[in-house]
Amino acid sequence: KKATIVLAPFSGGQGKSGVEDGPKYLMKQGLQHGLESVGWQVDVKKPLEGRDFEQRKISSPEVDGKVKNPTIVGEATQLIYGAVKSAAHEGRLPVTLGGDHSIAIGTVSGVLDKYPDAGLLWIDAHADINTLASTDSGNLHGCPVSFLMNMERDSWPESLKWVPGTLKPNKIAYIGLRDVDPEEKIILKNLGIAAFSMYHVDRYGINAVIEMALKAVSPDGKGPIMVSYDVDAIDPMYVPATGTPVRGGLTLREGLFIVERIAETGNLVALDVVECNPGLASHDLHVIDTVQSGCSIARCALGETLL
Ligand code: DIR
Ligand code: MN
Ligand code: MN
Ligand code: MN
Repeated sequence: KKATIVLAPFSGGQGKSGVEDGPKYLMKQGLQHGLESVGWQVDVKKPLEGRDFEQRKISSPEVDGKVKNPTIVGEATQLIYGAVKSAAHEGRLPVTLGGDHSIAIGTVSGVLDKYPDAGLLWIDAHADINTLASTDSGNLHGCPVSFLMNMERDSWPESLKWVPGTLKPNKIAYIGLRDVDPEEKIILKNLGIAAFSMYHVDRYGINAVIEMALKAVSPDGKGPIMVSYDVDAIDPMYVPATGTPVRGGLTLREGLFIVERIAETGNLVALDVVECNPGLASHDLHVIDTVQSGCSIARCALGETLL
């Protein structure tokens, strides 16, 4: 069993500083050793320098219509795409550490290059499916799924035209939603995307929800699965240091159970852990809570708690 940790210290998909330090904190907390203890051979790739991009974001902020910083998002995600794609083609499981969620434009595209029929589980308080027309914030971390699904390609900035956009609506399922923009709700409905909000978690329980989500993206239960895990899916009482916290989220156990169940399928082919922002903690303990939760997600996804 071989995994590649891909460090993706990128913050240009949103406005706050600090999320580019997520990978450094997760690594300092012992993520690599944690995965090795679970029995994986782990190497590490760093396809980009977080500081360079953060500096460009601050010194030459870019606005193209409504969209913020499309040039650096396009460049950074293409570098991440290259790293994830080559790890996947080497038969390794890429574990990408964000960075903000715009990096999933790169990771999911890289995984789909090797596994074109992979199902994608998007664990998040947010749907991240805004288009350049629907986005209110202009932050590209709120838009990665629309790029992955090739929506409104004619409106894309030049810097993102490398994105293949081959993800099909029946290959994505969401868990944890509770802050979805009105236009995003219409998109989800029109495309018939499987979307499980916190309401569904309470109504059916997390066990039934994960079974429904798996069924939605892989009806025969045999297809490859990728998980893109925004830590803000988990309630801010467990994961306070994140850019857009929303109350009323998953408990830490529910959040870990999702990835434990996926580990049990044996079908996981890639994982992202994104939106850990140590800079937003108002207390040292908040950093530790958040970073330890991120590390636990990765270890559980790679099988730590399976007996
Ligand atoms: C909002 C917030 N839907 C946006 N999105 C966030 O900016 O498009 N995604 N925070 O993680
Ligand atoms: Mn997200
Ligand atoms: Mn989110
Ligand atoms: Mn809007």
